[in-house]
Amino acid sequence: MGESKFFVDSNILTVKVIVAGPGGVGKTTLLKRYETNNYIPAISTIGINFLVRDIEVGDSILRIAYWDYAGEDRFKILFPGYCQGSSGAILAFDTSRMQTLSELPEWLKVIRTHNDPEIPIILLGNKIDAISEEKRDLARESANIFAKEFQLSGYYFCSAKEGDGIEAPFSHLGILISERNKKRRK
Ligand SMILES: Nc1nc2c(ncn2[C@@H]2O[C@H](COP(=O)(O)OP(=O)(O)OP(=O)(O)O)[C@@H](O)[C@H]2O)c(=O)[nH]1
Ligand SMILES: [Mg+2]
Repeated sequence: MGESKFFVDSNILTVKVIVAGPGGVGKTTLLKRYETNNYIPAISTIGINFLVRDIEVGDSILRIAYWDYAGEDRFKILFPGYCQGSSGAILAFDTSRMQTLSELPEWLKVIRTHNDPEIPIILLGNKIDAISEEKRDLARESANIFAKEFQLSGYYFCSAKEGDGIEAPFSHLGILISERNKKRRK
């Protein structure tokens, strides 16, 4: 099992967050939206992309390196190695293709097997711009059941295209990681 790694650099704590989920759900596009506040539709990731962002949690700064792992089947074989050492995870699915939610348990299993199984994990349903209000209700219900069943730290919805709901899942995860680290250091 991989140990979470913390590096202290002039009071900035650097942690790794793995971003995972099936191909085409919008992981890279939503990270681009988070980074630039623009809609920059991505092409399918080959292997991995990175994004580093600092967030303020209380009176300290948390530097988060997001490891955006390719969802295509051909890359799955390397995922166990790449997800190690994570302090948290974002599991993404596409609300306009609800079958992508049912593919998440296998990603989750790998993450929990190769990390401390207690790391905070957030479920994130993307592309809500592409579905009707009724379908949003159904997606909310399914995400709620999923999050409870798999004991996730929370679930959120967003649209990388419209820029809705992007900040909340990232800041919630940041807070959870920071709280957890404080407890572990005591
Ligand atoms: N309608 C809509 N389309 C989106 C949204 N986010 C991403 N897309 C589209 O989905 C396509 C796939 O997005 P990516 O960001 O490449 O998906 P990914 O999850 O990174 O895919 P892999 O890298 O293959 O794992 C993009 O080309 C966008 O056109 C969204 O919020 N709404
Ligand atoms: Mg990608």
